[in-house]
Amino acid sequence: MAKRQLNRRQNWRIEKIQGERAARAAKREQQTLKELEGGDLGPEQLGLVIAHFGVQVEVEAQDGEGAGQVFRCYLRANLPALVTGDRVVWRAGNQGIGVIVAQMPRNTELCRPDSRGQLKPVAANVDLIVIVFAPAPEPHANLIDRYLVAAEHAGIHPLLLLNKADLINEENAPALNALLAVYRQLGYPILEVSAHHGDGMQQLQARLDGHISVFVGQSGVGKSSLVNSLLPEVQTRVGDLSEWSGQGTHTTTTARLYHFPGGGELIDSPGIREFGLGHVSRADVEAGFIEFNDLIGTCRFRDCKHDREPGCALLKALEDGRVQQQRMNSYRSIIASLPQDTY
Ligand SMILES: Nc1nc2c(ncn2[C@@H]2O[C@H](COP(=O)(O)OP(=O)(O)O)[C@@H](O)[C@H]2O)c(=O)[nH]1
Ligand SMILES: [Mg+2]
Ligand SMILES: [Zn+2]
Repeated sequence: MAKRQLNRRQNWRIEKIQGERAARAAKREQQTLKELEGGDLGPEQLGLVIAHFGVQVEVEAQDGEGAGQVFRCYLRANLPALVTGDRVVWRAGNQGIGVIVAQMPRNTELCRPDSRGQLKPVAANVDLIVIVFAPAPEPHANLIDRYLVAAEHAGIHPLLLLNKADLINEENAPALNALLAVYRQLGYPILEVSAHHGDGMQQLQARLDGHISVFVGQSGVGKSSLVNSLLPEVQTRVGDLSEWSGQGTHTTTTARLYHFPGGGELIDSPGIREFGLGHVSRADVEAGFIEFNDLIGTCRFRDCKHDREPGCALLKALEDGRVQQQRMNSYRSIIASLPQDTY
């Protein structure tokens, strides 16, 4: 009890100090912004946010002679928080500094709960979620389904990527094939690659071309290896725990946008790679199981939990084989894992 008391007081002090620090930083920002705007600013042009640091962002010029150059930009006070992937209108100041004057509408938003459980966008305009799994660590259909729900919820196309194809053998092949068959039947795109041996990597590159992608999946499936192979100049550590340093309360992980040499963009951060669920409702989960779409709302009871109710359309579809048992199991386990109040 005493210990908890102390922690609370400590927390309060830390928050107070952080608040004061943030206020001082904001004041400095406003001063710099004022000076910038008092000087000569270039014409308005389009830019792409490639990283963000609190209230400042790094913007890549999209047009004109400076296209491809990166500028650190300040935000006009009336603007909402920007995230990596945002398209903006900005004006160049001097010495690689600029001012953002407007945010373009987002096509998609990838959100995560922050330390207080509030949903915050972490990346904008992502249009492909690459869900990575492998023969080892053993894949869990349930986890893949969670990612699929998250993708459907965000309105972003998923690509199922089986990495470490070099580890497929007689022993694990039957289970892997059964797993793949489930998703193939649902019409989800699937690709097999080996980050180590290079098999399928060209097809992967071709799939990523023209898209802004994120790689997600459980630890150890080879996300860092894939990113390293696709972006040779960016060295993310393989197989170590560096990604976890982002979990501390005082470190801010910032997602960064990279250009693949062969075209396409990747938004990457440890936080995004471990991006999960945990912020969806029962209705979101149901909407995330695409084979349920025509069935939801047709059960006899409006508040049907699709458990053992008579006249349940989902149970009927399960019986007929229109819904696969494994997906039904996943659905139930995801629903059971939701916080009680979202039922
Ligand atoms: N056999 C094999 N091992 C791989 C492959 N890709 C990654 N690995 C290994 O899997 C482990 C985890 O890889 P890592 O990229 O750190 O996974 P992450 O946790 O998803 O980022 C490392 O030991 C990698 O060397 C692959 O294609 N084949
Ligand atoms: Mg990694
Ligand atoms: Zn039902």
